[in-house]
Amino acid sequence: MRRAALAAGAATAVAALLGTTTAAQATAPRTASAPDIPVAGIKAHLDKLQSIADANGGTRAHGQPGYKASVDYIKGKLDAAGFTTSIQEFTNGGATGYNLIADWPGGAEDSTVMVGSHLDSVDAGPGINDDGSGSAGILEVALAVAKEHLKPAKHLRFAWWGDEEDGMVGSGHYVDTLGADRSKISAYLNFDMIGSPNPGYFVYHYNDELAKVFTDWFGTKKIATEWDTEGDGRSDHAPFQRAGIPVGGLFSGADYIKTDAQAKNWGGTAGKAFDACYHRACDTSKNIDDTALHNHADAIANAVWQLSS
Ligand code: DPN
Ligand code: ZN
Repeated sequence: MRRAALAAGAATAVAALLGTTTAAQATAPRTASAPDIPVAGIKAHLDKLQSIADANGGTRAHGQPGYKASVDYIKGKLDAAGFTTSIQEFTNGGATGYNLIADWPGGAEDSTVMVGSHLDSVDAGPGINDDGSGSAGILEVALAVAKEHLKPAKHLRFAWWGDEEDGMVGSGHYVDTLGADRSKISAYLNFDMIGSPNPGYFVYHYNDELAKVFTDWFGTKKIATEWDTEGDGRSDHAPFQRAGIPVGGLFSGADYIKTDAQAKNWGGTAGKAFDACYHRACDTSKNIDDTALHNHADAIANAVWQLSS
């Protein structure tokens, strides 16, 4: 969702925490660690989303045929992998919108871990970084859950939201219809833009425990992180937060400008936006940094494995 540029608060640098093993951890039952997420799989989904936009007037926006075609593509992959999927409909602006929900059978439903990304683009373009990247990234993580036959202690649910770009309409509708079930969601993790072409590594800092899962993982990979400030209140985590649900997430940057210090940490170009094609027609399958996409997807998989165990 776009808003006028904010006065950028000084981003807080996060000290990279190196993982150390305590005696207690060494003797605790080990949770199998998350697999490497194949970036080629994510890229194949992005190519498909690009071709869907190409076949539908260059967009996958709410109310456009390219949106529903995107839902059908993702749903087909999940159904084939053994997820229980459902489509939640809503209306906005005279058009039907769709949230795609996918449950991995098993795990304690009264402490459900939810992972979500918005699947709609803006009217102006195909929305491949925003937010094909998150949508394809969490799809590949979901497919890894199936491939590994993960048996999490907590229930796992993935969501692809409709109509985020008009003000988190789909996710807002979902949260509104949860009713008393909102207390069963122990965490919501949001991924809106994870392959920015001039990337940063921003961690949502609304909940210490959820933030630490990500900062610890990036720390072990020697990748510096900063707290996200650009995305505050602007994506699908906001309705969950308003409902009192703990939220976390990752973000690789939109139209804020990379500083010299950030370019030193992360490479890329100082003085240039993290994503110069944000909300533009040029947000195509070329508008992706593969390394950032891969790192973020592996971080998501780690969080899913850790938090659901
Ligand atoms: N991804 C942006 C959008 O959907 O328009 C919103 C956003 C911007 C989210 C900045 C996070 C950070
Ligand atoms: Zn977005």
